[in-house]
Amino acid sequence: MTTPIRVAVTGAGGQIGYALLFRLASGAVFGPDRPVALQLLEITPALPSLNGTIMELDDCAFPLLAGVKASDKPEVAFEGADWVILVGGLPRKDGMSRADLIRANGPIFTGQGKAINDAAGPDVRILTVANPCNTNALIARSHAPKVPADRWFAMTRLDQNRAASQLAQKAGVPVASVKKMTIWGNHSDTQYPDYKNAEIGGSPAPNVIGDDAWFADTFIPTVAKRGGAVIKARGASSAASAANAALDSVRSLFVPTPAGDWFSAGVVSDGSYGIPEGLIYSFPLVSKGESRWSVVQGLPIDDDARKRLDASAAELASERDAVKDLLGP
Ligand code: NAX
Repeated sequence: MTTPIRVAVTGAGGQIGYALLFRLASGAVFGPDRPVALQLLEITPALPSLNGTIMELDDCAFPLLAGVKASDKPEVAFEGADWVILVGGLPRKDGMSRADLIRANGPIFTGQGKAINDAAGPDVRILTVANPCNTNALIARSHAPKVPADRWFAMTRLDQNRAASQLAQKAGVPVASVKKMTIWGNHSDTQYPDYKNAEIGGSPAPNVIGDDAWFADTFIPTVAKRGGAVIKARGASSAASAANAALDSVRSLFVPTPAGDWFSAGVVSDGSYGIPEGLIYSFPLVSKGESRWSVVQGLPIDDDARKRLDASAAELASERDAVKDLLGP
């Protein structure tokens, strides 16, 4: 039998975890020939309810599920992991400031970064979903010196999917017609959903939509504030769409990117597009498969876009400064 992919998921007992685990176990991410072993991390009081979820996983009788273990110790959950999906943390509640969230969740990622360094497999990849995801990834990475820079990702795929969906609805076309949707920057209100380099049915999105004011006045704020709008409507933060985006992120790295498209994720900046090196910043990416990716180079960035890219980089630099005491050597 093919060696299973070992996928560690933190916060596995939460609402995103519940929407994530069954699809991971079904083969939706790594394909129908690749068994998956799940290694789940939760805080101690959540282990009994996580056990109920594991009973449900058993009851699905997924042919590809090669095993499930649960622990409240990161070094046990991350042991030999090929992928670590960091979901565990407090979600932002209505009225909670971003600064409060950074200070509440940041400390989780010091210990988990060390455990990834010490226990994960030699080829591990890490996707951070828990917010503020770019800065949590930065904290974890700073405690994992053994893990190379190109292994770290922060999730902006939900923003990409939200943006593609808004463009498709405005243009009155299926969402599959929207390609090359970049999210630049931070997973926050300063992100820039780059409609100018996006395509709808093979043509530039601005030409298809033909309403420049709509992009600045409606599209960008709708995408950037969508998470808050879902919280207001649902009384809880995005869960199924967030889990879906996490799976899309991993799958887009795992399989080669189709010609004529790209996808977005936060990665460690190498200075591309003038973004300061070392920040975890969302860029347009293509993958050659097996998580060998590169930043799409040479996209036109006009003055307005430049200001937006720089504003998001400045916000990430200030988040980094706000957690200086949590960063490793
Ligand atoms: P839930 O509160 O439903 O679940 C979080 C789970 O994490 C809980 O079961 C909790 O016990 C567990 N947990 C807390 N501390 C932990 C630790 N130290 N180790 C392991 N597990 C721990 O939240 P949920 O809605 O699932 O959201 C999880 C995270 O995703 C939040 O931080 C949220 O802000 C973030 N999100 C990120 C998104 C993105 O696009 N990047 C969008 C959706 C979501 O808001």
